[in-house]
Amino acid sequence: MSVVGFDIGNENCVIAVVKQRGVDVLLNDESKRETPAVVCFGEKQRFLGSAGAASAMMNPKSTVSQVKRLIGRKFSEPDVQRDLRMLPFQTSEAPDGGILIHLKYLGETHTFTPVQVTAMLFAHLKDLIEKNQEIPISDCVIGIPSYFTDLQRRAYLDAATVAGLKPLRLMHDCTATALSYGIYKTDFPSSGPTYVAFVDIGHCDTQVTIASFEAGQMKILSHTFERSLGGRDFDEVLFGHFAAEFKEQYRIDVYSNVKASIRLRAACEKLKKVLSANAEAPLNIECLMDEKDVKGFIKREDFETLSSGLLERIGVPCSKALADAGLTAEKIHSVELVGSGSRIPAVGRVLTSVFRKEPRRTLNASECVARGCALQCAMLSPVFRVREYEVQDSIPFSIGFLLDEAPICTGSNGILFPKGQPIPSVKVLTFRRSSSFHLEAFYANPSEVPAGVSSKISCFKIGPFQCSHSEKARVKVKIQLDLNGVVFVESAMVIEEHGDDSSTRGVADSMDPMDIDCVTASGSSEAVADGFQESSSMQSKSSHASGDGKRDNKSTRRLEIPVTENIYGGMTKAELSEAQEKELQLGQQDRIMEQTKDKKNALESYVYDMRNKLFNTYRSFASDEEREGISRSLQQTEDWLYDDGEDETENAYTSKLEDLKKMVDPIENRYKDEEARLQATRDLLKC
Ligand code: ATP
Ligand code: K
Ligand code: MG
Repeated sequence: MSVVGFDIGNENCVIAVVKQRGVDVLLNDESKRETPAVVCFGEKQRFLGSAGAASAMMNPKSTVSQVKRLIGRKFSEPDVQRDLRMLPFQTSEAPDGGILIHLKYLGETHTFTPVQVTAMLFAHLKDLIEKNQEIPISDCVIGIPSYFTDLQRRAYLDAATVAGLKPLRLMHDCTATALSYGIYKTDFPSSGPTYVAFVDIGHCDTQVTIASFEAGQMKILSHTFERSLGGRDFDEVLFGHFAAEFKEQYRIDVYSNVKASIRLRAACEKLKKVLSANAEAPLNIECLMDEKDVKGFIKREDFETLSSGLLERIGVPCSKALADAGLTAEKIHSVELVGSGSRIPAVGRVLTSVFRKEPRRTLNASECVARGCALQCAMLSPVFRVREYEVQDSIPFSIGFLLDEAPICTGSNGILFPKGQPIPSVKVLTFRRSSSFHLEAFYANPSEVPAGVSSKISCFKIGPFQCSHSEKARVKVKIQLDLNGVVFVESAMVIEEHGDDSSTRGVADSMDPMDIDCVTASGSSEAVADGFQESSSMQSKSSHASGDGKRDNKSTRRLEIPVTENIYGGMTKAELSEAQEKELQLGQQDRIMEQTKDKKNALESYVYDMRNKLFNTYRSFASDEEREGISRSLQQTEDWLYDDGEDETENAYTSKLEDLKKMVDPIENRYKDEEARLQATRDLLKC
C-alpha cells in the first residue's frame, strides 16, 4: 500500500510518496516533478496534466485550468467574475449559485462542475502513481489553502472521492510545509519554543503561517492569507504593460483576441521568470495577431516599479500573522519562503522589511507541501511507523452556531469554535427540547473570511424524537470541527433519566431555550474518536444547575436520534455517485482511446518489422509465393492505415494484425524451429 501526499495548486500539482527510506516526489509521464493542473477535452478523449497543457493552445475553449479558483464558490462572487473573464472556457451560474463549465466534447456540449474537473485531476495523479508503483492506491493527504471555506473543503473531499481516493485528511498548505521543516530538525533549543514564519507565494495566492516548534511537536499560532495575490498577478502587470505598448506601437488590441491574449500572457510569464535571474529581458512574439511580429523589452527595476502595488500587498498578511500570533518580528527565529511565485527577488526585500531578517529558502519551494502531506499520511496510516511527532493545527475562521435562528453563546467570547480553535475539536451541547429543532453553522466574523463568502455554512435538523412525558427531553448534540477543518453535527441523542428529581428539572426547564451545557475537547483524531471526551484533560466544562451530583441514583438511557444535514451548495449523495459514475465513463473512454492508439501503433510497427524480416531473417524460410502474398498484404495494410484505417476502432486494428500474423506465423515458426535445432547442435558440441 502506498502512502501519498498531493499538492493540487492553481497551476501545478505535485505528488509525494513515502518510501521506506524517506519521501520521494514522483515524476509524471514527461519525467517532470510538477504536473500542470489542466484538463483538456479533445475530440475523442480527455488530455490530463502535461498532455492537457500541451493541447491547450490548439483547443483553448475546451481546456480547463485554474479550477482551484472556482471550486466551492459562487458564480456571482466579484472575485470569481474577475477570474472568469480571463479564462477562455464558457461558464454559467448553477441552480444552487455555483459554477457550471460548458465545453465541446465528443461532438456535443458537456457540462461539468469544478468538483468534477478537480476529480479529473485527482484521477490523473492517482493513475500516474498506480502506473509508477504498480499497485492501487487510495489513502492520501491533500494540501489546501488555509482560507478554504467549509464548502471548499467538502468540495475537495468530494472530488477526491469521485476519483476513487480516500483522503485521510486535508492539510493546510503551510502546516504541511511546517511539518516537512520541523520533523527532521533536531536542533531546536530546549530553552523554549522556536517561532518560524512560513510564507508561500503560489500562482494565485499568498499564505503566511507562524508555527511554534519544540522537540517532538509543532503548533500553528496563526494562518493569514491574501486569496488573490500570486505569480499570475505579476504576469498580469506585464501583460497590461505590453498590451498598452503594442496598441500604441503596432495598433493591435490583444484583449480582443483570445489566442493572442493567451500567447502574450504566456510570454509575460516567461519574461517574469527571466527577470528573476537577469537585470533585463526581451520579449519577442512572432505573428501575435494581424500577422504582426512584436518586440518588447523591460528592465527588472521597471518591472518592480510596475508591480510595487502587489509587492506592498505581500507585507499585509505577514504583519497580520505576527499580530495574530501575538509575536513581534524579533521573536521570529527564521522566515522560510516557499511557493514558486516567491522567486521574484523583490519579494525577499518586502519580507526582510516586515520580519527584520532575510527570508531563507531551506525547503524545496515547489515540493514542500506535497512532502509534508505525504509525511502526515504516513503518520495517519497504519502501514508506516513514523517517529512520534505532534502536529497541532488550527482554523483561521470563527464558526458559530444558531439554534432555531438565535445564536448559541458559549465559551469566553460566545463563539462555539473561535478563530484559532485547534483542529480537530469536539463540542457537546445539551438542549432541553420537546420537538425537533435546527442548528445552523455560520461564520461568526465576516471580516475573517475572504470577501464575498456567504456567512451561511450548513444547517442540521435534529430529530424527530419522542418525548416520553410531557416534559422536554434532554438532547445531547455532538458537534465536530474535524481534522479537515469541516464542521458538522456528528450525532444527537436523547438522554432519558429515570428517578429524576423533578424540582431540579424545573430549574433547568426555566432556562430554555438557551439551556446549553457545553463540553469541549480537542487533540489528535484518535483521542477524539473515543466518545464524548468527558474525561479528557483538555475539556472545559461550563456546567449548569441540572443536578450534576444526583446522577448516581438515576438510570440513564441514551437514544440516538436522526440528524439531517443540509450543506449550502454541497453535493448530495446521489449527485456524488452520479459524478463517480460519469468519471468512470470518461476514464473508460480515455482508456479505450489510449488502447486504440497502442493497437494502431502495434499494427504499424508489425508491418515495418515484418517487411524488413521477410527480406532478411526469414528470407530462406518462405517460398517466393508466400513472400509475394505477405508482401502484398503488408502493403495493403499500410495503405489502409493511411486511408480508411487512419481512425478506426481498437478491434479493427487487432483483427488486421491477426490476419497478418496468420500469414507470417508459419514462416516465423519455421525460422524458430531451425534456430532451436542450431542451438541444440551448438550445445551438443560444447559438452
Ligand atoms: P497556488 O499555490 O497559488 O495554488 P501553485 O502551487 O500551482 O499555485 P506554484 O507552483 O507554487 O503555484 O507557483 C507558480 C507560480 O510561480 C507561477 O505564477 C510562476 O510564474 C511562478 N514562478 C515560477 N518560477 C518563477 C521564477 N523563476 N521567477 C518568478 N516566478 C516564478
Ligand atoms: K504547487
Ligand atoms: Mg501552491
